[in-house]
Amino acid sequence: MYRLHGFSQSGNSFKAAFMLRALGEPWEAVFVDYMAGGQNRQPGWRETVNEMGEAPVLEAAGKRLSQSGAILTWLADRHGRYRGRDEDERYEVLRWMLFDNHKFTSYFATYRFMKAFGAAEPDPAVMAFLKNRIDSAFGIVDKHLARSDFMVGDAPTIADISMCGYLYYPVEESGIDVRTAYPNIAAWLQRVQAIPGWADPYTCLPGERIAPLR
Ligand SMILES: N[C@@H](CCC(=O)N[C@@H](CS)C(=O)NCC(=O)O)C(=O)O
Repeated sequence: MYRLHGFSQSGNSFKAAFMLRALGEPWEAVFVDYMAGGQNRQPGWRETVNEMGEAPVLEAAGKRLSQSGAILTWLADRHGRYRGRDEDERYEVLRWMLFDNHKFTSYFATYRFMKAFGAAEPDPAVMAFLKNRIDSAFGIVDKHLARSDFMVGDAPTIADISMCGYLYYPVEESGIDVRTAYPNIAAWLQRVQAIPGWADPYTCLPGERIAPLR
C-alpha cells in the first residue's frame, strides 16, 4: 500500500497522486498541513518525513521518497508504465522533467503561491521577473507541443504527468490564463486529462480548498 504525504494546493503532490491513480494503485493520503500550520517547517517533520521540508513524500516498500521527479521515475520503473518505450525516450523524459523542475513548474508554482496564498503582498518587480520566466518556459513547451501530442513520443509518460502538475488549478489562483495564451498546451492538457485516473487536484488530495487572497 502506498502512502502519499501531500496537500491539495500542491501541484507537486498532484503529480504523484495522478501517477498512482493512472497506475490504478490504491494509496492512502497523509495530509501535510502546509498552508495553515507550516508543518513542513517543523523540525520533527523534517526529521521523520523529509529533511528537505517539502511535499510530496511517498512511502512504499520500506522506502520514503521525496522529489516528485524521483517518485514518478521510481513508480514508472516499478510498474513498467509511463516511462518511455526505449532508452532514447527515457532520456528525453528525464530531460523534460529536469526542465519542468527547474523552470516550467517552478516559476509558475512560485508565482501562483505568491499571488494567491502568500501572506504578504508580492513585490511587483519579483512578480514581473517570474512572469517573464514563465512566458519563456511556456513558449518553449507550446512550440514543442505544436509537433508532438505528448512531451515525449506519441504516448503519455511521466514527463506529461510531471509537467501538467499545476495546470488544472483554477485560473484565478495564478491569474494566468494558460489555455488562452498557449493553444498547444491547452490541447495537450485535454489529452493528458483523458489518461484514466485523472482527477481534479482538489478532489484527489487532502486539505480544504482556500479562496485566493488576491
Ligand atoms: N522539486 C520538488 C518541489 C517540491 C516543493 O517545492 N513542494 C512544495 C509544496 S508544492 C513545498 O513543500 N515547499 C516547501 C518549501 O519550499 O519550503 C518536487 O518536485 O517534489
